[in-house]
Amino acid sequence: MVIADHPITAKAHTNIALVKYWGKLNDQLIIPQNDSLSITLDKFYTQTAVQFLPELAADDVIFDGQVLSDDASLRVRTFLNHVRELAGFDYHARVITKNFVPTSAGLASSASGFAALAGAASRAAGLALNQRDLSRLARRGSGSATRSIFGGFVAWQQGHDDATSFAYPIDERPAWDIAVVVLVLTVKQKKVSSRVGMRLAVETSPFYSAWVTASQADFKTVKTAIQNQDFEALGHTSEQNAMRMHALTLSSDPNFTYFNADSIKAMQLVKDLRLQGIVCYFTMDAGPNVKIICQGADAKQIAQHFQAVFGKDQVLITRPGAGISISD
Ligand code: 2P0
Repeated sequence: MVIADHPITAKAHTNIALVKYWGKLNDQLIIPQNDSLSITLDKFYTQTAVQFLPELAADDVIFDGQVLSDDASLRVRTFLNHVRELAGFDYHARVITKNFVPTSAGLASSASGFAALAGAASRAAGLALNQRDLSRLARRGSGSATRSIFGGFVAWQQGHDDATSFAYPIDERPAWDIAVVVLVLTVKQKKVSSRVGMRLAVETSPFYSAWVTASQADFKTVKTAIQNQDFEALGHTSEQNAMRMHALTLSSDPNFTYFNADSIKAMQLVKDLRLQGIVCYFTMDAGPNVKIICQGADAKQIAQHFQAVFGKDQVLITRPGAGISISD
């Protein structure tokens, strides 16, 4: 194991869950309560360079050109401590990270961020991890990062401990033409972080155990739909699963929601399009932006429809993206 003598750069794309992760069994190891399944997206990614240097007195984290305060960099530094523990040395690191999003979309995510950090930091530390172990390492930074190691359709197997909770590819380069139309309805920071929101659900929603049961069934349905290239089954179940997750926020104590008025309007418009025969489905994560899952051939028409309502720059067409890449 040799510590790299130059910065190592990794690039990882974000992902959108079709079957969501919403709750942990183990907060420290980030073991989820259910299996989840996502599409890695081509347009949104993080690029991160890491070098461990004996002369540094502390970790130095630069995010989109700004030096992060100690508070803001805490999760990154905690993650680097884990990498140092695995590698068996105590040098600090210089981390330079940049998010690439087509507009200021507010879709920069901890998924691409911690996947890229896992890739760059592990190789910079001289750890030669395979993809599975890289996804286990990314999981320690953020649950959704587990899945961003791989491209295309990806599953995160819940597992029961650090060794058994990891992602694996279902279809890295899907042969069917699928697209996700992203509606950027706000770029504001969310009020309830995913971490806090999912903990509230586990601890207070009376529907939590029903969510776990339903999600495990949704996981099997969507996985089979991918194998059969059955778009309607994939879309329908993904939409249902998203609303089941959001029902957990509404039934938490205190209750809250990630929807805003435009989210509800957008979801209604998706249903109207379906009534007109355009097969498309919506999903939402821990924020008001709506993502529309559709077949590639319909993506442009759907995007134009939403651009007329929400504005040209608020609508982006994305396709399945690649897994992580790491420089030598
Ligand atoms: C998902 N989300 O499966 C779900 C759906 C958002 C909604 O994973 O606490 O930032 O760092 O593990 O990964 C967002 O949660 O949470 C998330 P932590 P994370 O994509």
